Amino acid sequence: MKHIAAINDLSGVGRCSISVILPVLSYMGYCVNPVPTAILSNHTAFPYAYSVSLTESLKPYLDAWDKNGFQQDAILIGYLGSPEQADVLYQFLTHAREKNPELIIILDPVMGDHGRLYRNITSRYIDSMRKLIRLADLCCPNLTEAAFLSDLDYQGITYALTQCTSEEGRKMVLNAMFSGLSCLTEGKIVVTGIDCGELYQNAVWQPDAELQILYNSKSGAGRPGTGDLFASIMTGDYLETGDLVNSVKRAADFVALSVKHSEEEALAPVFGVQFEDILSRI
Ligand code: PXL
Repeated sequence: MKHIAAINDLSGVGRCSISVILPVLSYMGYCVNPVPTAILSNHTAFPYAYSVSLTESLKPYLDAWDKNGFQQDAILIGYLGSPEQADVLYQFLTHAREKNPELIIILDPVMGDHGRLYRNITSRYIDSMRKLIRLADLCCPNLTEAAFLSDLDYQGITYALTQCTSEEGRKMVLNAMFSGLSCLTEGKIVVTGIDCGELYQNAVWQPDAELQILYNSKSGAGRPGTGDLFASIMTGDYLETGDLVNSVKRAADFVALSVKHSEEEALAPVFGVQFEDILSRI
């Protein structure tokens, strides 16, 4: 059984981060080893949140893993408790890769959505993600995160995409962003949740391959935690098959299904996506 370290926060209410990654990747047949970066009463889209950042304990936590000789097949990184955590993680990832050259590092640079940064996310935090992305074999920012990472204007890209009348045009706009992102990483890049009217697009960029765009029809309003759900399924499938385009398709299809299911169950969007009772449909 493959081991995946999930470096992310634990939010008590709202279905995101470790509370999504752990059940999904366990269901997919992996042993998930969580590394909590922060503990929150609930995610930050609720009006109030109590949050404890675990910056002080991150290094001793990971040192103990090292002393015990624990080895991972993959490491999935998401929300950090502070920008300083990126320095500790950079060392940990570098060392983990030396010990296991086959290690796959996936970064979901959780920072914002719909053109806005989440509460507590600063320009230092964005820089810390720019640092970690260098080590990633695969990263999956949403359009907002991709724009902040590549220092492009989100509204400008969104406007340009809506003005395109052909896929070729959309690819030209997206390629401008991917060329910025590819200066930050040599890994593969998936930009998720690109809103284009009736459809969502996911764009898959792989070195030496043509940009691929996958389409999903919109099944309901955006919800917190969908990025974590997407990243988990993409990671699980990619580790199993190595076929990134198909992994993205599988992840996007299940996110769309979970959003639809949540609407049918009349779950308020802030509580995230209800996926627990439909896991068998991944
Ligand atoms: O799923 C994104 C996410 C992760 N972690 C925390 C969040 C959010 C989005 O709101 O607040 C703490």
